[in-house]
Amino acid sequence: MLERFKQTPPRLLSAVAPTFGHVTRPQAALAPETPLSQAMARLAQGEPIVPVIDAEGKPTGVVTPLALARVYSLAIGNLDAFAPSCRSLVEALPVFQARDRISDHRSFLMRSDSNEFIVVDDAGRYLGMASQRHLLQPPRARLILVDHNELSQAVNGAEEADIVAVLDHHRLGNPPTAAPIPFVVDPVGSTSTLVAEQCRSHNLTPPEGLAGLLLSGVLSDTLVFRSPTATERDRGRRRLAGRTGRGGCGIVRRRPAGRCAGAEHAPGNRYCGR
Ligand SMILES: [Mn+2]
Repeated sequence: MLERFKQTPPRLLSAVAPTFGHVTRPQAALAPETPLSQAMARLAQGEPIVPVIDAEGKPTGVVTPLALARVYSLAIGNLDAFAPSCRSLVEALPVFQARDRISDHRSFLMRSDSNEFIVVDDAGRYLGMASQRHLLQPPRARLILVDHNELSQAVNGAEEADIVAVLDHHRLGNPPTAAPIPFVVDPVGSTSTLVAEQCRSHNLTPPEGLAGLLLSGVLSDTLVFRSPTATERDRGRRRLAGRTGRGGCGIVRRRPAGRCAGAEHAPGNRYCGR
């Protein structure tokens, strides 16, 4: 149906829990052989810490403001003290993968002395830095539960997201929410009917492809309106057929015979062709 209505498949979101990647800020890193004076310049630009990476892009640690201040105080203003490379001052810092779930490491992050953490990709290459402040209050995903209302059926990590609305036609098993939300659970044959009705009530006209997909959803869920769960509200979605463009031509007839037996011959099958 996606092909038929020329729609690109939506991105599959397999998890919504906040990860280190969500709060990583890209911060340029220095090579170990870079002189300390450049690390100093970075601090002067307002960066809280200076990450150091090797030739393969893997982090070797950081140069901290404290370490640089010690060099300065020992040299008593002698700028040659900053000629040596960053390598001489690199300190280790905890490293996390971008895909690591923050909540799995929360207690470690709370106890850690460090305010900054290094974030790497799956291959261990440096991506950026994450600060404790952002890690302890990561941005939460905002979810609308569609065609289900239970967390056990929702995307992975939904318990760490904000549920902002529910649009469904199943029995209730919904979780409590922190604030009141739009909650539409009606016994109709297809959730596509509810989505189409929402469009109408907000004076939105679905574009051709989307109208075609919604109509396909209604037809499939209601076995072309013959399912005992089909309601007049589902049948009312026939009107979508006028907006589905070329993709909607013969939408029922094109289905393999047997999968919706008899549908082609159903009387009053006006929605199935143009
Ligand atoms: Mn459904």
